Amino acid sequence: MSEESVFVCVDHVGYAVPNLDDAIKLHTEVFGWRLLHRETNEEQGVEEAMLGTGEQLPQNAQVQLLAPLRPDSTIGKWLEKNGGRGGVQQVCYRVDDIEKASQVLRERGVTLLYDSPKTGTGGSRINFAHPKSTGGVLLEIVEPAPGH
Ligand code: V0V
Repeated sequence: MSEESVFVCVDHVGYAVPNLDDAIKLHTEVFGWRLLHRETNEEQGVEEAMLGTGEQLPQNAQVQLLAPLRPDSTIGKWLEKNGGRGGVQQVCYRVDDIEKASQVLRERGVTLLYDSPKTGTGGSRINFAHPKSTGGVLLEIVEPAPGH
């Protein structure tokens, strides 16, 4: 894998939000985004929504809204640290092959949080790079589910 080809594109930007319905309303009614998908991910402790633009071509980045299922979840703790206010919690880069991309990133000194990928939105496979190894940004990598 060449240095240029670890990531395919920016897949989505993730916002931590205190209330999912309010955040969806803001993004659809004020910003004009379109709700594409909504699901609960128990393992990650989130209720989440994915939003896109009109046509939403595969290469167009999405917006992900992440509300906590529990106060002691990752998003719950993030919100608490930020005075209960929402904000950008993560940026997610898409990869074709998450095992290969993880190996390359580890070889280059990036700290991935999970030994093997976990399940993300829409049946995707995900992992995260710790902000301490990425210049301060929580970086998610995602391999979309086949057909997505
Ligand atoms: C913490 N830090 C961050 C950060 N969270 N920096 C940038 N962006 C963030 N989101 C910094 C924080 O300022 C501290 O820096 C240091 O990391 C430790 O912070 P902490 O508050 O003690 O936080 P931890 O260590 O408890 O948790 C941080 C990690 C956690 C990254 C380990 O957020 C995590 O496990 N994230 C991965 C899972 C996740 O985010 N799930 C929700 C989305 P100083 O003060 O030490 O300098 S689920 C999702 O995206 C899905 C399902 C999907 O996309 O499909």
